Order: sequence, then C-alpha cells, then structure tokens
Amino acid sequence: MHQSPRTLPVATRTAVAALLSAAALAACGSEPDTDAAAETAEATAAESVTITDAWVLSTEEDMSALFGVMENASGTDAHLVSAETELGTVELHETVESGGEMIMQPVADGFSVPAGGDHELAPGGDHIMLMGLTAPIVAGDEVTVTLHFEDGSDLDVTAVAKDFEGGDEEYVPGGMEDM
Ligand SMILES: [Cu+2]
Repeated sequence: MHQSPRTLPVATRTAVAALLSAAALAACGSEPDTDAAAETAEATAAESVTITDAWVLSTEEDMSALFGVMENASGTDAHLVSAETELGTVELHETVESGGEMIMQPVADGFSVPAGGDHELAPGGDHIMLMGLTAPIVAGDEVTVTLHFEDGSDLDVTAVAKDFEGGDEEYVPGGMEDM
C-alpha cells in the first residue's frame, strides 16, 4: 500500500529544512573565495604593470623620451599620473595634430593602462618625456625612470638608450616655451 498523503508533508518539510541548511552552509563556505578575489584585485598598479621593450632615445640635446608597451596583468585599470628621473624632469606627453603639424603636449590626465590590456608609448604617439637633461644620453646607456601611479605605488623602469631617426613631431611646441 502507498503512504498516506498526510505523512508526505512532514517528510517534505524535513527535506526542505535540510536543503536550506546545506544552502546556508554553502553560502558561508563561499565567503573566503570572495575575500581571496578581493585581495587579488587589490594588487597595486606597480605590481600589475610591466613595460616591455622599454627604450629611451639617445640624444646630445637636453630632451629625450621613454618608449615601450605598458601591460596591465590585473583586473583593475592602472592610472599613471607622473614620473621622475635623476637625469632631469619628466612629463607625460601625447602627440596631436595642430595646424597641419604634429606637436606634443602634456596629457591632461596621465595615461590609463586598461585592466588586462596595454598602452603603447611610441615615437609619434604617447611618450614619457625627459627634459632638462644635464648630460647626453648615449646609445647603450641604461636610464631609470620611476613611474608614479594614482594608487600611490611606484614602478622603476630601466630602459636602454638607442639611436632613432624618425618621428616628425615638433619637440618644442609653443605651449612649452614658458618652461
Ligand atoms: Cu614629448
């Protein structure tokens, strides 16, 4: 004979109660994973960003620039806000067209390296400008520039100097004459 319909609800309630308990335990068990993910996301920009093929322009003048590809391995955008070097002053520059000429100028809001992406620094494009150099930079020299990110972390980048012919951008745009 089959069970009385009246006994089923009791069994069902017990089963549901067990399931709810299991669900509650599962929910508790998932919290450490969430914390671990949060800790990963908190890696600093300096820990997450690398520059591949970093190089600086050799020069006998008082200006040069650092190039390379900034890559961000983290899941958080990295925001480069400034940089410095013992060799002189540093500005973050972009290259734009003005009156038919390519000129460079300081960027308004630094460089952003998107999460899991990259930001290229290249002749004729964005670059890290070295100015007021007190000595020539000769091909083969190693130049260290410290990058400052918005989150307060710093990244030292060592780049080898090399000769480069090219890039039509004007290196002394009018906007910088007052410097
Ligand atoms: Cu520049």
